[in-house]
Amino acid sequence: MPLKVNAWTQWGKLKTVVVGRADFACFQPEEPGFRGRINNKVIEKELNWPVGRKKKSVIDKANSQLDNLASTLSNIGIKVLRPSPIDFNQEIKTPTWKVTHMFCCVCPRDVLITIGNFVIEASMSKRGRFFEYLSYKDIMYSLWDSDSSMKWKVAPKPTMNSDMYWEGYWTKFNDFDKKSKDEQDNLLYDYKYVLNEKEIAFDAADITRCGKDIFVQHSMTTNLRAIEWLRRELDGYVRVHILNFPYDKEPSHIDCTIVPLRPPRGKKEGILLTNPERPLLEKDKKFFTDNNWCLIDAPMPSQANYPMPSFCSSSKWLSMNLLSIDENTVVVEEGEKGLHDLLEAFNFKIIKVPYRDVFEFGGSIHCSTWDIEREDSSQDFFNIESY
Ligand code: ABU
Repeated sequence: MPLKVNAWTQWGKLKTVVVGRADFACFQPEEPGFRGRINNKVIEKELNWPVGRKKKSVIDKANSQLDNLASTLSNIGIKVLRPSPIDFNQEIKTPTWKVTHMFCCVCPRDVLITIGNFVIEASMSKRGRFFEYLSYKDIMYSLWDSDSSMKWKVAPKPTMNSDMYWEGYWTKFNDFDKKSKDEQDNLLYDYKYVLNEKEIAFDAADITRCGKDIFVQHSMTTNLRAIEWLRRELDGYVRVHILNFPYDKEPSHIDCTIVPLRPPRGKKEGILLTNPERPLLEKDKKFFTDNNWCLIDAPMPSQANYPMPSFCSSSKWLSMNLLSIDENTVVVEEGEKGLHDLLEAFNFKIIKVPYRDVFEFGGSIHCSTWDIEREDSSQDFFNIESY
């Protein structure tokens, strides 16, 4: 069957997907946009954030879980494509900066997004990920050759010069707990993150799709200029909404914060999985509920997956980083029993896969996939007058 580019939602029946690979993976290099933090009180005192290649045994374990996800999906009839990793353990430089190595190609979600018949290559926001798109070139040309209606859109590549980043961010929340409620609110609601507005920069994982509407998180990895770029480029195609989650001090990628699971149909409510520690603003919550979406909070992450692996830079909310196969079937990490039970109560079928060994490579199941084709169309699930 020829490949086709078509995805308007997070829940249409999945036909073709990319699953990342961990080959040649390195630690994410420290740079103005990224500071490594070790999740282990003992190791943290003895070690700086590591540099260079990750250990072979760690890479092999991640690859085994990624391969298992790939075969689980192909066994249920989904076409699975895989990236072509480059050697990430190489210095890269531009005329103004260099980093000693790159990261990996475990998380295509951050680099690429399908919106309708467009594939958008994100500009990316971190130096160590500047060339990550190269691992997907073969896939992009296969899509291009196979589907004559595919549109290929590349976002303006930022310089990633130091003046694109606000270093003050790294101390912004120092002594946060000692501050007054007003002072805390001032910090939480100023929406000032490490990326400033000098140039367009975003990761594709800050976007989630609901048919005619897409929601883009303003974050550490996506600035307002980038959201404006998306709005102009997609004008007339989809409506672009900005979301802020003030209680997330380090927002990066929307797929651990809200996950649209099922749309409203007639009197039946749609389901939006939400993060209890990162509530939507009242106006945004109202937009969903006025349009017949039911918001359900994810349960606290499972003790089986917490604490997070020592070198994992993502939050514990990888627990809700699931992949929808259709609007009744989801793939969830095997240890997240609370989430399995919650979703089963809403009549979802759960496919469980082990994934903890992938966490330190940038994310979980949703992060490490990129849906290329779903049975989907440009449906309107929102009455825009209500916004
Ligand atoms: N790459 C997804 C990470 C999101 C989070 O840490 O919450």
